[in-house]
Amino acid sequence: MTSKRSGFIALAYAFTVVLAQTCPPQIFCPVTYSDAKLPDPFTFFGGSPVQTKADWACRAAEINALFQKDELGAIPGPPTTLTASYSNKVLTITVSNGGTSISFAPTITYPTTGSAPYPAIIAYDGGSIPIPNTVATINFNIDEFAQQNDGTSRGVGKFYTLFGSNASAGAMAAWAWGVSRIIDALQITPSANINLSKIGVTGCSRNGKGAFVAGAFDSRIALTIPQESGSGGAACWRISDWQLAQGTNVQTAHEIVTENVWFSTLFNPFVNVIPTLPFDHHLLAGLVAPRGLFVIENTEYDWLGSQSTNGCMRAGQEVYKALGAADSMGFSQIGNHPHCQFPSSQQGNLTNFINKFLLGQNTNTNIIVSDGSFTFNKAQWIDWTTPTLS
Ligand code: MCU
Repeated sequence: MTSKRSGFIALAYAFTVVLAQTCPPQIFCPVTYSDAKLPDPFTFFGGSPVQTKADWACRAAEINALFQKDELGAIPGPPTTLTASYSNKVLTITVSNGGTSISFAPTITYPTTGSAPYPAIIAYDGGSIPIPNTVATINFNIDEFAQQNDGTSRGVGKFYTLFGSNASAGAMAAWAWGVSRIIDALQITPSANINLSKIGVTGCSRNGKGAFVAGAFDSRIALTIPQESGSGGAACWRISDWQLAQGTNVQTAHEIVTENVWFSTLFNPFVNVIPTLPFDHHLLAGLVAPRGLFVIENTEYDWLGSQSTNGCMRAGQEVYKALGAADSMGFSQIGNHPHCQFPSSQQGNLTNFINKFLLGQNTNTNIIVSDGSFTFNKAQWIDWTTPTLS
């Protein structure tokens, strides 16, 4: 079955326009920002306070724009046309931008229990968490969409066929755009039998960074599960730089941009002067709020910045607290296992998140677990208070 995309995209735009009209204008220059601590989620770039949930929606739109402008590159809007067809567990999606079009075809593995339409997890390169047999897995081959071999991968992949090899989007922004198109396609393809209000996204390591970004940038995602994303994902650049200064072999912004093309080249001017970056990755979690977010880390490897992810995600959870949804975000940080091998000791916690956000059950997701002895020195990193947003 093939069908044209419906009016929902136009609707989404209409909402964005309404939001834009009621938000203060986004004025980001002159760029004189400097803050050695984690930037205040609850103060607009221009200095006014965030006091209500409606204010937060505007502040989130501002943070979204800042991430694109200074780190990830531009995530384009919906394509000019999108068609999709489902056949034999393959969802074939064709998108075009102007005169150019590309197709990609995620495969879907369906559960053998539960009932249709099924909840589903979009898994970057298949993912590395145990997905229960009540939830479908949508396998997103991210590398063909935006390559990530090394620095030579910049501008390579189907995303760049569509938007040009000079598009500002780094690989993570490109993948996030792809995830949104998968969801668009599911919306117009009922025969794929996926429950549109029960969609998750996951990936591990570099793909965990990417999954985190996708969850932050598409509010149709009900549950985001970044696994061992470390630097560039759940870690904060500021805390990682500090860890390095303390002698820990942790990945920093300065290093990461030399390794691969996950970020836009727009990030390069910031990597040696991180205090001038008007956000940090606690606000990536903030963009997911109040939707489900279960951040899985691994204390086994210094490189992942365990202290940084621990502090960063605690700071990010303040946004959830402000929105009255503290337990929609969990954090589990356990070591003693190889990279990207999900520890069985965390199975119950993962199950609780999946059951609540993808299966609609009432489970305990008040989960903050670490086997590391990290004390988050709040005074060192946070000089703002968390409001209760009305
Ligand atoms: C944790 O993610 C990355 C890390 O950022 C890289 O420095 C390292 O090379 O690879 C990790 C990864 O993706 O491992 C599969």
